[in-house]
Amino acid sequence: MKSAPEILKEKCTPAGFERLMILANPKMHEFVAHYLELCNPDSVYVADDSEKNTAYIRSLALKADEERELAIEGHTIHFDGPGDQARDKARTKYLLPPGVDLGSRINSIEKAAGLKEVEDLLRDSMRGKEALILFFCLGPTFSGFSIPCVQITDSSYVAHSETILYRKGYDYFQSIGDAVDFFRFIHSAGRLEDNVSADVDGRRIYIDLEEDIVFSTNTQYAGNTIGLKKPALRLAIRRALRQGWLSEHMLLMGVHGPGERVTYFSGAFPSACGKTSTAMCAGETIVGDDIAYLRERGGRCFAANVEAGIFGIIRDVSRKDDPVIWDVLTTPGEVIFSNVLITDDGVPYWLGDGRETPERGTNFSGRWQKGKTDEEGKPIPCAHKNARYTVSLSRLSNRDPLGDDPNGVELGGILYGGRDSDTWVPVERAFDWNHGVITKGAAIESETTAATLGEEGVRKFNIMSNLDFLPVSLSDYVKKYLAFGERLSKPPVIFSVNYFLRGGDGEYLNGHEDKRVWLKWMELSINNDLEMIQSPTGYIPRYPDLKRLFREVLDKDYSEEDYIEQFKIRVPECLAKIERMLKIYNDEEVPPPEIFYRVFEEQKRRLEEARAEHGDYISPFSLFVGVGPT
Ligand code: SPV
Ligand code: MN
Repeated sequence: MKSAPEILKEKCTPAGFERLMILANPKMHEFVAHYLELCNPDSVYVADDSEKNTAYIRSLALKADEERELAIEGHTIHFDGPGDQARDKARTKYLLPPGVDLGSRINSIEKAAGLKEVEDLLRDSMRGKEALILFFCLGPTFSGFSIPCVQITDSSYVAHSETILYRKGYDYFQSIGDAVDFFRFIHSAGRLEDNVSADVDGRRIYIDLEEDIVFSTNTQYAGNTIGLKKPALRLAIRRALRQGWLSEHMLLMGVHGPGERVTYFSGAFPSACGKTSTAMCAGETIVGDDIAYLRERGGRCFAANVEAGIFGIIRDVSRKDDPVIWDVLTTPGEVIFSNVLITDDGVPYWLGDGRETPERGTNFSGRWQKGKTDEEGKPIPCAHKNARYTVSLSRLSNRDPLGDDPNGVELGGILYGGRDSDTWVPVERAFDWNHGVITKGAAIESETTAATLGEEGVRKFNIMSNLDFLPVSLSDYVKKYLAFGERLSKPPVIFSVNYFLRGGDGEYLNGHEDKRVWLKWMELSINNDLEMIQSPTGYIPRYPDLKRLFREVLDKDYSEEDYIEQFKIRVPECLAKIERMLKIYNDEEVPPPEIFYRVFEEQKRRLEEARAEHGDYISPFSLFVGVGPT
């Protein structure tokens, strides 16, 4: 049998072989050698951290036609196949060794069978292609957050995206010597037809938690293929739970208070609920928009952005609502557009961009013209609703100066939000960490929209917006969150936000920009700069504070009627939500901790007592005004 270095020497160019051998890590060598043998590429390219290597990957994406140049310099378009436009939850599975059971809610497959299946699919999958071996770091390099990673892929689009979205990790990998706790990703787009994965039935995303390996094949869509994104989130959640930190599906941002004060927030929202637009709020600074690691240090909570770029939903990005990102998307510089409409002269268009849609062009369905329908006769939109842009955070004028700080940022607050038409008020502070974790984070629900498949307005439970990525039971996840809070002498203050509250006529009660006011209010609240009203479900803003902030932030009048309509406590809906949560958690195979029930029972009692006194819908003016916690 050949040794790993012998195989690598045979497969790689002398320069590539040398680059691999400089990293004195036998476990990495074995991994790369095994999958090069199995996938059998025609050639192999090993990248280090040099700009020359990044430029090569970029040029390869164009040469291989996985991306095409657009009219503006540095802009390219990538298309995923029509059936490969989103994360494939059904075919994403954990490989479980005998005796391990993650419960029936989590998709899994017996390890030996799953490994055989995915390795059979990967066998010879890179024939005729070049394999790219890349090294990245999750979190800032050389920091307490860093997780080194190695990625093998035959997709130059995947590799190119990763060079934009993650911190380079070759030098960092060298510094870890023969350490074994790195993440490993193997991806092949599989057989291509017109440059898109042709065998989508063979699409698999399999996760080996014991080995920290993610296998991905017959897909190109970034959420399935970019090892460092959602695949790594799943591995990191498990590692974090074992080591006592948190790996979260969260934005990270600085909110600017009076004077020079900056208070950092993280925020969890299910996909397409305003996460990126919150992180990009005018007047504030962005650290990251998708994944954050949270760690305790000296009794404080510090957070770091895992990524270095944004893979953002482009739908509804317009010049008016999103000036910062609009500027990046319309000026020279590196941008990968995916699944938008491209005109024949290389100009991208997308849904809700505020422009007149062109008559024709090319989109994820091939050539497209207005009125084009699919096999079922349904109209094909000009761009896919999950079309995206990939850009480096360094391109943004509102990037926070501490974005790459190896210490992370000290977290003052955590937001939890979802699409909720009738229950939560627009912004509310939890009484304390446990109350916030249990009644807010662990109780996130989001309503389906016309843009998602299936019925409209159906509430989907999504704990901490991390449900899709949890390799543990809901109860174990909640327990670890509570234990994490216990180690903090000054835990971040938890808030719920709701941008999607509707009135009796079905109209949204808040404008797109109102979240800017909620952020300022939360920042002041954390710093004990205002009084709050104690409601049965948390602390809510006083009218005079919001009236002042609406004027200061948005130069808008904020009426007392609007305030009452938005901030009235909706007792029946709040009670119904508690019942839904108890049912979900009671159905879990692992029961939640006792405190979980106690916190919900207390909330229920407060709501019932308030109802007895004030009725079903309680104006904030009838509630007690207090200073709130200090
Ligand atoms: C999300 O859907 O939460 C995303 C995009 O951030 S994906 O990469 O598909 O996960
Ligand atoms: Mn996400």
